[in-house]
Amino acid sequence: MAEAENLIDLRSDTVTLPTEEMLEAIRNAELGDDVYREDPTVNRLEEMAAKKMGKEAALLVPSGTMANLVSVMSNTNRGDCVILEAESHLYWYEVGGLSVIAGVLPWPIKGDMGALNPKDVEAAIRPKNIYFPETTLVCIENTHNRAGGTIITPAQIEALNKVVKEHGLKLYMDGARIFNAAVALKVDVREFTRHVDNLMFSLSKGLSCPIGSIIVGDSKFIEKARKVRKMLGGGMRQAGIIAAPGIIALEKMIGRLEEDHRNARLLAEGLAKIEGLHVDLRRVQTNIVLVDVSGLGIDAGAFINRLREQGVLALSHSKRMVRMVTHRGIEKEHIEKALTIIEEAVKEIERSN
Ligand code: TLP
Repeated sequence: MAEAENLIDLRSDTVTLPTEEMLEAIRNAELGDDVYREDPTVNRLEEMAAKKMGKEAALLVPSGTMANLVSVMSNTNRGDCVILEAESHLYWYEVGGLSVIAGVLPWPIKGDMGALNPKDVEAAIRPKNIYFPETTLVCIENTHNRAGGTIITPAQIEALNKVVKEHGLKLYMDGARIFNAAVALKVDVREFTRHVDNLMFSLSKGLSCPIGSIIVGDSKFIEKARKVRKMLGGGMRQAGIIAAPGIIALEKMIGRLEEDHRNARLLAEGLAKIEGLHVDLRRVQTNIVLVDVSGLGIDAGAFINRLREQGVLALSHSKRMVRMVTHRGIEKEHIEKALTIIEEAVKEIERSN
């Protein structure tokens, strides 16, 4: 939660603070220079992560944004074409690093609730000829942030990978919140990872770590990624202080994501009952809730400002949509209080219309 005790911070699961146990683990972590591969705590976390994801190797990086950039650069050559979902984080929120730094041509395709249709992907893979850049990579996002935390199911990934492989391309997954997907469907996370060549996941979101994401894939890919990470300035020294809470996250923090999903459902159903607000409940599959406020005659920014005055923090998704995210530190009572505050704010807006 944010500093002020009485704020209900639903902006993101990135605001979660480390647990006492994590802080203790940081204090006691065995450290070394990770650029020399001598940090035992980092080595342990990377081994654990690779095993958990069913891949050969793993690499700790400072952020999800760097994980995506390093992964794209390690999967492509400059000038390649990369197919991705039009609402994906990679395309929207990563400062254009794909073009500026990786030097690839992003080829966005609109998905359905975040999921790419294999037929659309196939149609976008252009033949090799003098006019076209070579398409080498397809990226998916799971859960899909801007679609509302929607899950791309193992069957959907498998079907997409079939097409991707028929054309000799690679499939990468931005799995920042992949454990939310696994917990929601009650399946082993490897069900999602086995159909992609490589992926990343975040430690610093619902898993509550202060910093860090992990890239996983085959050894050759991770070796390349390690070098690209270094080039981008992401080679860290005593990174065990980041890895120590990461180990706790993998051991103890995954199961509790279910609580966040329950709270998101409670929030979504409560919001859906408030006249003037619209929630597409089909999209509420994990810990993200999108609320359409256009029925109130004000835009998302104005609505968010009103809520902030009453102690509820949310983020703008678009002109008409507000995003709310549940996470550790947000309990059922906070959701109930937030709903009361939001209902009151809506009534006030309608009175002043
Ligand atoms: N998402 C953040 C914001 O940047 C929008 C959030 O609050 O949701 N992939 C996905 C799917 C993400 O949601 C995010 C962060 C990232 C990558 C980037 O991770 P970080 O913030 O660690 O660079």
